[in-house]
Amino acid sequence: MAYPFDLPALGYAHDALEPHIDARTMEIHHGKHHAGYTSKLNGALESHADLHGKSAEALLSDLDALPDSIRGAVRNNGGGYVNHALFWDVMTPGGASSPSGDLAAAIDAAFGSLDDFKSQFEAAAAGQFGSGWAWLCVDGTGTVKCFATANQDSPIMQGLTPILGVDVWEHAYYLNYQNRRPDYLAAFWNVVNWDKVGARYRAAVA
Ligand code: MN3
Repeated sequence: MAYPFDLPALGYAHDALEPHIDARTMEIHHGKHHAGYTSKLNGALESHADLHGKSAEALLSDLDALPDSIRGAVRNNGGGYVNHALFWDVMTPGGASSPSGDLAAAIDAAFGSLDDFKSQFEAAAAGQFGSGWAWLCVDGTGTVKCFATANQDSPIMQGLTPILGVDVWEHAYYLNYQNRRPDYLAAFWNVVNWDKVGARYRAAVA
């Protein structure tokens, strides 16, 4: 997908992730926040026809190549565009409740166990000061890594492929959880579709 970018469909009902993520949060988060990143990304690129053939991932992977005048807008809104697309997808209702196969082995190798990974992921997410994301990413060798990023920065900017992410901007949880970010993070595991994460892992290492 390239310019003009479309807001990806959610693929399930706004209330499908209840009670862990409430319908009103999903309506605003997808229909307003993600839509806003999409339109602002398009706005930044509108007068740069030479960039219209590039995917958002390609733009983020080489921000230095962009004109100074739009680098920040693409970083923020292109990041917001791809980060949210991943977020909705890995929370698709159904699917496996734990990883399997090569992804499970990679998580065990990197973190010791699934529970140890979850602890590190939640700590990264809870410890991100202000707005940002926590990630499970994979490098070119199949090794997985866990860390947080600020604002809408994407691991793609570091040459890594994100395969699981959680949004810790307050807009992601404030209606339901107010200041209780750790409660939101604990509930997040109930809606993670590990089949989706595993498919992303396999695609990244293929
Ligand atoms: Mn968000």
